[in-house]
Amino acid sequence: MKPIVIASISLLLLLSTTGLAPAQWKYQPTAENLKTREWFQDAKFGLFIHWGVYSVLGDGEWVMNQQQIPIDTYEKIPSFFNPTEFDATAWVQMAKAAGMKYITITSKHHDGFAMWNSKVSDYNIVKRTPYGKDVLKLLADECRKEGIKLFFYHSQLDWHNPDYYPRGNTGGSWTGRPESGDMNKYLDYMDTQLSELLTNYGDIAGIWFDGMWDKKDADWRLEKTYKLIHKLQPGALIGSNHHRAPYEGEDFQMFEKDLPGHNTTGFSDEQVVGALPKETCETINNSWGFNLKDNRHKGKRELIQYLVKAAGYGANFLLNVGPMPNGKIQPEHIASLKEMGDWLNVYGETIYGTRGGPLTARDWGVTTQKGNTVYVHLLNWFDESITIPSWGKKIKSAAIFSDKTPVKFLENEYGITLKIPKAKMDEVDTVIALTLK
Ligand code: FHN
Repeated sequence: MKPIVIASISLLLLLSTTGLAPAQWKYQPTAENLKTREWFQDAKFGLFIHWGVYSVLGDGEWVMNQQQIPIDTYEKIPSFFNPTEFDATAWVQMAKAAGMKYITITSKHHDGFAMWNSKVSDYNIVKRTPYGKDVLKLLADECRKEGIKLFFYHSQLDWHNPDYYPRGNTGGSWTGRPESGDMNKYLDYMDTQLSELLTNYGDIAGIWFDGMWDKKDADWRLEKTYKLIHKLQPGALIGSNHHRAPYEGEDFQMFEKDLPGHNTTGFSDEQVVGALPKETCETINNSWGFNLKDNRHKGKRELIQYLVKAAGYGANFLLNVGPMPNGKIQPEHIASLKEMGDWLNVYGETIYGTRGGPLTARDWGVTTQKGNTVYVHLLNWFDESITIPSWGKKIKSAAIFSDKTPVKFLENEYGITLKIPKAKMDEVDTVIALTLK
């Protein structure tokens, strides 16, 4: 055997023990799954919720790791967690008023605490908190009633379970766990918890995994877990925030704090944009979990433009809030979400059900498309005329989307020139609808 062949076989052997081997199985999404993907791409806007016992400390969802709080100390927190103001109806109504079509909530974050009544661990909201209610059940019931789909965020990384071993880059020896453990046992536990979530909470739109980056080269037994999920709920979508190209068995690709193909935050340095439906997630302030001192709230323009840009990239926008320990959402966040909803009441047609338009994103903005209509979203352009590249289709008519005022246009070898009445310019988004011939 030639050395190069031996080298590739050894590489394959190495990769197969790390779970990164080229897929041996070929995933065929079911018709139900493909239907959910279509729904997902049409839905465009979702609410991300990071909520756990960590909210009590008001210092974000990483507080256990950041402050190096050992498990036996952290375990005291659930006894202070009593979110008596939690109101699933209010949360769902808030999401609906914002124009959101789905909610993705943390079932378990990296601290390992289950926000539902798990039967395989009493480290959960029902057994360990004075509140004693299964908030995921309450939310799932309300979402179903109101036609909002529900995803569960689930952390594969676990700072609490002793079998999460060898440990990764976070949750070190300060947790107080023994220097031993059985990762397969942990993954069995994770699969059982996922089975609970996919069996007892009705139709779930998907599982949003996070945490593989903690042990990049570990064998996460993805095939087993993904097959289990697809068997329990064939319509449920699987996505994983591993910051890489999608793996076999995944149904959508997510981008953290960046639009597809960008890497301003450093999370996406290994990320390759694939062909699956896409979603970009971002925080409404600067934190995922509730952070008392965070006042970097994003304003109306920034939030709406993020949604529009995501749509221009063919991606959904998953916007996060971190509810307070009493179960309420910060009033300033409720107000911002309402502003987005008011905007979508007018401009929803240019976002929902669209796909990324014929032009890639430009400095001036993006395009979205539905059928024969292309929506030009001018996010950053205040001159009275603009020339955009032509994509080979002729234009029948052009109008300001909001009030149908006709827009003069000229098509020639330089592209399409649009003349925008000054009075119609909008500092958030001037939307021009182009009807194609
Ligand atoms: O560590 C998490 C973080 O807490 C948060 O959940 C975000 C959401 O995308 N994901 C991880 C960081 O990549």
